[in-house]
Amino acid sequence: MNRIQDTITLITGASSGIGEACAKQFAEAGSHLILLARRTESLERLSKELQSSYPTIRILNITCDVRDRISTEQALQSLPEEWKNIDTLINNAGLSRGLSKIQDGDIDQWEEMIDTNVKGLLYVSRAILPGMIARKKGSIVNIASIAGRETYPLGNVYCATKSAVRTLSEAMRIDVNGSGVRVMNVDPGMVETEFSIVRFSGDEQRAKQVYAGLHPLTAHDVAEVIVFSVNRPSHITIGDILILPTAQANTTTVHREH
Ligand code: NDP
Ligand code: 8X3
Repeated sequence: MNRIQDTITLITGASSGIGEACAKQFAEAGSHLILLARRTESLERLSKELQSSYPTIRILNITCDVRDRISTEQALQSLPEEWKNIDTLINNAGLSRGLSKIQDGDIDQWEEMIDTNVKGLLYVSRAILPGMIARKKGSIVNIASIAGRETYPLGNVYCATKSAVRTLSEAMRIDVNGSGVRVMNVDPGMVETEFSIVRFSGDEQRAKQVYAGLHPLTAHDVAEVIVFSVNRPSHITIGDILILPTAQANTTTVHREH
């Protein structure tokens, strides 16, 4: 049964990777989409492609940096009437920057990760949750990471942000309890997207090495699990998901064929 058709889904970080894959699969299921990210051209290319494949859905692009509290609030509070009743929020926008010990860390990179992964997620959730609670329905999907469950060497601040997302998923589930709103936490392992290219500031060769000799998850693999979870009947909350490539046992045990 398709419970996603004709719903409204807001996806942050929809311009690439897991967010883009969610946009494609929610569009295929017949959801109207609000696509939010900083790169306007990528959003426009994606929405054009989806609109031509799925002409019955509506798509709204929002160019926004979730670190900017004022513009995030303004963008989400001034949604046109027909877009206000958001059924599903996928809090996906996020990034890692670098790998270093805390004693050598780049404080600008820490702030970028904390401001995006934690504060940005909070700004968006604060704007959307009251409407869901008033309507007594809605699903929030927070994309955390295996890095939020296990701290790995040199991962310090990124791991801390994802641990915070995990905590916020638990907190949201407590805060909305009894309202009919569902909160799901998704912890992917290694997914080959632009993630490592961003982590290594555009060094594509270094990013490729992260996935060398193994079959990583694709963004599509993660999106499939998200669609499945959101599509459950409203009395079911799939609260916590760890999704790994089979070659990955934990953050540091990864089998590579060479
Ligand atoms: P990508 O780099 O491919 O996608 C990240 C998305 O986040 C982009 O659409 C980017 O859009 C958006 N984004 C980043 N910063 C901001 C911002 N300040 N405001 C708005 N949008 C922003 O990586 P993934 O798809 O892999 O990452 C998606 C999520 O999954 C992240 O939260 C990541 O931490 C998490 N994750 C990733 C894993 C992996 O191995 N890839 C594993 C576990 C979790 P734009 O640049 O246009 O703003
Ligand atoms: C992304 C996965 O292991 O690189 O969250 O941190 S990892």
